[in-house]
Amino acid sequence: MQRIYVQISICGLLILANILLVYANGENESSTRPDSHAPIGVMGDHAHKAGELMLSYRFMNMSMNGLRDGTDVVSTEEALKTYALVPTAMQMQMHMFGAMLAPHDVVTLMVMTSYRRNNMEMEGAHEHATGGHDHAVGHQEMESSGLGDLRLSTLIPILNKEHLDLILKAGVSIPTGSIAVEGTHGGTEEVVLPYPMQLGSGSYELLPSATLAATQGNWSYGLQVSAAFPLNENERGYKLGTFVGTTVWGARKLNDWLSISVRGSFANWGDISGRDTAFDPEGEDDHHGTEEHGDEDHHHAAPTGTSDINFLVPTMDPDLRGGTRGSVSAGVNLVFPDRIGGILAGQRFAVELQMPVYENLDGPQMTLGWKLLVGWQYAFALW
Ligand SMILES: [Cu+2]
Repeated sequence: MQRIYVQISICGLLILANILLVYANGENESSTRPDSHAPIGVMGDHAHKAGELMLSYRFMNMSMNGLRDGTDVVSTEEALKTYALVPTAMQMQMHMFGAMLAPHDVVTLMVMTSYRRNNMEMEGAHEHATGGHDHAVGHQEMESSGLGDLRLSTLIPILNKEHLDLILKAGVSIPTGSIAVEGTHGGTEEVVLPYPMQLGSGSYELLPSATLAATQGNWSYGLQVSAAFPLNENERGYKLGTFVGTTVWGARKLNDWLSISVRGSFANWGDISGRDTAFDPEGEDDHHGTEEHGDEDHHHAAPTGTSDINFLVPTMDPDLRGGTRGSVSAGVNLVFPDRIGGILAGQRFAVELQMPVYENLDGPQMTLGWKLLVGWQYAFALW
């Protein structure tokens, strides 16, 4: 946790130093607006001119806290009546590296890869302490890290007027991220970690989106609709649900190098179809000794729902993955104007903080606390 704050502080200081630096140089008109790029949490919002290459880096920290079933908060104590182990908090950090290249004005190619780190805290049912289990009870943590999925996209600017842009994106996600990451939950035995701890989807996915962006004086607006359609059942026998999202933003240009934005997002994603057989309760018996105790006195079970399969942790249940979320974000975009000259001119920095305002989850499922994105982008002409 401390490392995140150090990273955030460094980014903050960097941005502050940049603001002072630019401020010291006075003000002029610049060809690029700070809000000509969408808030940093929006991907594939702009195209490039022929011969332009853009490199980007985004850091994301997502913090999840507690559980929700439908729109209701479920306490750890409540969930432990049904499950042997219950997640209480999760941190996900993601380093995203991207490149955009426009071989022609009418097409921009985009590639993006990421490095992820997940940490999940859990609470075990304390009554198991007397049961002679070999797995730990009480507080536990699990961790996973590694490369995420690779995303390749083609962006087509359909409309490219002075104050109005419409861009279509067709993308594909290549399953480079592992879906068989193992770890321990408390005991010494290495087991496959639950779905949210895995690094990729394991499936090829289609990633379409459409973005409409307009500017009007010092204001700019945008609307994006995007989706992710997993295409095939992955090698562990499941497929993530379809994701559909829409986001609307408005930005105010304060001067030629700084803009602020607010954004509203709405997203829906489905449950997992199929399931990882590692989470079959029969398979779990060897590790967690549910069989020795028998089902009568030890309900590791989730007897509700259509499935008769009982899971140790709610995060192992493929039917408790879907949900709907509405959220609001506040952001800042900063671009070094051309008058700075040298390598700094045209460099972009941006920050965005996202908070949920509505959640309806197939639960118990972990609820989103907040999401922070910090980004850097730099475009330059290759030819
Ligand atoms: Cu770009």
